[in-house]
Amino acid sequence: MKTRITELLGCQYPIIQGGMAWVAEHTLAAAVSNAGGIGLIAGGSAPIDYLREQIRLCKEKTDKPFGVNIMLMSPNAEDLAQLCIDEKVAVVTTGAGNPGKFIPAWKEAGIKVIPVIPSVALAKRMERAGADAVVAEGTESGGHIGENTTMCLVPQVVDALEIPVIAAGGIADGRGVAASFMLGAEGVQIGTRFLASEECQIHPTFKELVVKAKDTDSVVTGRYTGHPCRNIKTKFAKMLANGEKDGSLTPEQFEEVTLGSLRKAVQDGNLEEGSFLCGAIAGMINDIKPCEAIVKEIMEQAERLIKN
Ligand code: TUI
Repeated sequence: MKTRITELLGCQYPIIQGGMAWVAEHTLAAAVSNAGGIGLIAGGSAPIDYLREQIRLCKEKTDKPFGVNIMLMSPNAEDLAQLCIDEKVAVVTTGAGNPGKFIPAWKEAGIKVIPVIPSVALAKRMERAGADAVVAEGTESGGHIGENTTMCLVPQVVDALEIPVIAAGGIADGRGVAASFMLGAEGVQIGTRFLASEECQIHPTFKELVVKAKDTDSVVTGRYTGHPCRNIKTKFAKMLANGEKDGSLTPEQFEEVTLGSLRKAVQDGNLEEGSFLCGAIAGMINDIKPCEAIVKEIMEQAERLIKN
């Protein structure tokens, strides 16, 4: 399946892995790239020396192109933007902000720039700023989200831009890929499906939550802080959602109790204090497999559906 995205990024399949903070380290990124997609290392708010090491380890594990995701709310975003140039990373995706000020230097360095955007307005700004493509991310996604759905956002972004669009949010099998292509996307970003991969290094409790999740096991918390996040509905997430609804948790208290909660979920599998960020499609995911098998199965199904 050749599209402007496979051409732009030099990969076999138009699949980009989500830049999941705390989750996406070099083992996962290399496995997705080796499977024919584009793997990503998440910058999150990790120290620069750690990220330099992750990029170098990924280069040892794959000779295929891979990328780095920069979370723009992170205090180290500026340093990571420069690290991507120094390490000659092939692709940068960005989230949680406007990367406009970094784009000229990345383009100068030959990096392919793909901002993740939740609205048409921001997509247009990114095209004008020189982005090579955008990820149009629907509210079905895990983690920090916008309000519009994948089904509504993707075709509107496709209509508004000349550059290729990658669909994200709620895509975990070949039906989601085929549907995205029908909406005009030329690639997909997949996060949640890769949480339940063998190469993903998250705590086993996290993988078990993904595999056991039902369609109703997803909840959005933190709308009142300005940073809404989609999580698996654990006891902790329900406490946050209730606290937000009935006013028993102020936004400041919310920020306090969620500080460090991504790490507690990913590394410790801590059900009492961890935020297990995850997309709304988790209910459809029932097994843990190698990334190569995941990518192959998704693409075979998508190609079959599109041919028919
Ligand atoms: O960034 C994500 N997903 C994320 S980041 C993350 S780590 C985090 N931790 C605590 C609080 C917030 C984040 C977990 N998941 N997805 C891409 C995405 N970007 N979703 C929404 C946006 C976005 C929002 C506003 C992009 C740009 C934007 O621009 C506002 C502006 O500056 O105009």
